[in-house]
Amino acid sequence: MKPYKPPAIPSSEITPQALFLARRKFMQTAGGAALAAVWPPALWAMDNLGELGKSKYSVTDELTPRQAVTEYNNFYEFGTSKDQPAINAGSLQTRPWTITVEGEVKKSKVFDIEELLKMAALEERIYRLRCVEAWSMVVPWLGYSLAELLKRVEPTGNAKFVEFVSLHDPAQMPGQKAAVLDWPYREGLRMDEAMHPLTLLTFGLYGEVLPKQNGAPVRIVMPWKYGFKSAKSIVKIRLVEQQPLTSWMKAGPGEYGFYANVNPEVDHPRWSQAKERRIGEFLKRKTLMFNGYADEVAALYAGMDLQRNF
Ligand SMILES: Nc1nc2c(c(=O)[nH]1)N[C@H]1C(S)=C(S)[C@@H](COP(=O)(O)O)O[C@H]1N2
Ligand SMILES: [Mo]
Repeated sequence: MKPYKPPAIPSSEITPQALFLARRKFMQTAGGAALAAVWPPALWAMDNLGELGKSKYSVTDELTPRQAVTEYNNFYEFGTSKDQPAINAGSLQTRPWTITVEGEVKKSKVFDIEELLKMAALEERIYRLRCVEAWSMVVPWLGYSLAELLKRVEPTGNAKFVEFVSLHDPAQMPGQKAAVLDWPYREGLRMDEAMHPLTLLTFGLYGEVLPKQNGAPVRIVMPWKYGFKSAKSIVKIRLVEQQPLTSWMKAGPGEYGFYANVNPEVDHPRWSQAKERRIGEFLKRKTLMFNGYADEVAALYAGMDLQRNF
C-alpha cells in the first residue's frame, strides 16, 4: 500500500482571517510589493492592485469572519439554503469566462475575464452587505468601479438602465433544474446607479479570488441596496432604454422592487426592515438608511417616493 498523502488544500481554504489581516497590515507598510510576488494565489500578486484597505469608500466596521462570508450564502443556482452554495458550487467552471457588454453602446464587446482583471486598479473595499432577509455582513471585497468598464463601451444617449445576466447552465448550476426563479438570474440598475463609484465590479474577497459560492469569477457588489441586487457569476451586461424586469420582481413583484434600496422605514410585506442581525453578533442592530451610505447615494433618489419605489 502507498503511504497516505494528504490532499492538496487550496490556499483559499487555509488562509484564516487573522492571516489576511496581518498580510494587509504588512502590505500597507513596508515590503508590500515583494510580498505580493511570493504570496499566491492571484489577486495579491496582480500588478494593478491598488492601495489595500485605503479606499475612501471602506467602512471601519469589524469584518465578518471569512468562514461566515464563504459558508453562509444566497446563490439559488446552487440551492436555496445558506449552506448549499459552499457545498455545491464546485461544479462551476470559472475559466474560460467572458462578459458580453452590448445594447445601447457604441462599442459592444466581449471581454475576457483575464482582460477584465487587468483593466483598472483593483482596490480593496470594505463594504457592508445587507440581505433583504435582515442579516448583514462586512466584507473586504476586491474590485474596481463598474463605471470603469461601462465607460469603455461608450454608452449611447438611449442607455437608461443596465441589465446583468448571470450564467445559465443547469449542468454546472444544479439549482437551475428547479424553477425557484426564472433563469438565468437577472438584475438591473438605473444608469446613474450603475455609474456610481460605489458600484463595484468584484473579483475577490479577503485578498483572494472570489470563492465560487460568492459569485466567481466576477460579480457586482452594491453596498446600499439589498443583497439580491448584487448579481453573481455575470456573463452579460446589457445597456437598455427600458427598466429591465428582474428575476426577483418576476418572483414577487409586491415583495422585491426594482430599486431595493436598504430602507429601515419601508418594510418587506412579510417582515420589518428596521433591524438586522450582523452575522456573528447576538443582538440586532438598527438598519441604517441606504445601509449607512446616505451621504454618498441619497442624491440619486432626491424627489423620489421611496415608499412607492421600494
Ligand atoms: N446569480 C445570483 N446572484 C445572486 C443571488 C443568487 O441567488 N443568484 N443571490 C443574491 C442575494 S439574495 C444576496 S444576499 C447576495 C449574497 O452574496 P454572498 O453570498 O456573497 O453574501 O447575492 C446575490 N446575488
Ligand atoms: Mo439577499
